[in-house]
Amino acid sequence: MRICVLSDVHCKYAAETASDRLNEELTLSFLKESIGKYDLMVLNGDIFDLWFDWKYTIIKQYFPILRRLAEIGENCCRLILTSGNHDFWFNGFLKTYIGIEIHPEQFSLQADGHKLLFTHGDLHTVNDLRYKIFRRIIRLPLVKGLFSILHPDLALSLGRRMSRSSRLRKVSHLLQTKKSAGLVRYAQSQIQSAKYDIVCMGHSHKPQVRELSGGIYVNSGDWVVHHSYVEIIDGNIDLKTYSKGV
Ligand SMILES: [Mn+2]
Repeated sequence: MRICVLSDVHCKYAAETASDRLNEELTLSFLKESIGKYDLMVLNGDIFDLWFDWKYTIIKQYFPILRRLAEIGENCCRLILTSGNHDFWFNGFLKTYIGIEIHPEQFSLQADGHKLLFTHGDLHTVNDLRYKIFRRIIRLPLVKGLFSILHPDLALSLGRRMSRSSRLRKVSHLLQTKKSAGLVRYAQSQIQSAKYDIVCMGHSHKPQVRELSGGIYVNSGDWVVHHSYVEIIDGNIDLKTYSKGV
């Protein structure tokens, strides 16, 4: 089986800087090259910097990436999306119109003699109580309902402010490393208790393949700095960096 995993693309509905535009261009060109190349593509969280689909409305700026994903799906590739901490308010558009299966927490699969687990990772960081409380609140049906009755332009500018403040919050390098250690710890626990032998995560934005006892932890990195993704072809893991036209 040919599997592609990517996460933390942080696609923005309003590109603000030259680097935002470059990231978007690289993402689109990568997705174009992926058409017909894989049997399964796992979008492992934070693909969109902010996602919401209203009853009759979607965010038009995401049309280019959605079009590419639809083309990948039409070419016999199963599309899976796990929620991240930036994209979790899905209302059926991706499933109905693009054919993407949504898995809010995690997705698992047996293929080529391996037991694979895919999850974004934001739930498994350590020393992150403040975020975990916020995560609970933001996912309450009441909060989602209130967001849905706002005019989309207003809702998005509000959402953008929230998303930006969470990104700019000053976190020391040491604390960041400590938090990310939770991802590896979670992977190790899943390898031991649930007998997965490949655990794919994102969230840390640090591309990594690490051998643990009994299995492998893989982090697909991000498309903000690294433009990294993971290929698992017939069970062989390859962490790659995308550059256009190569
Ligand atoms: Mn994340």
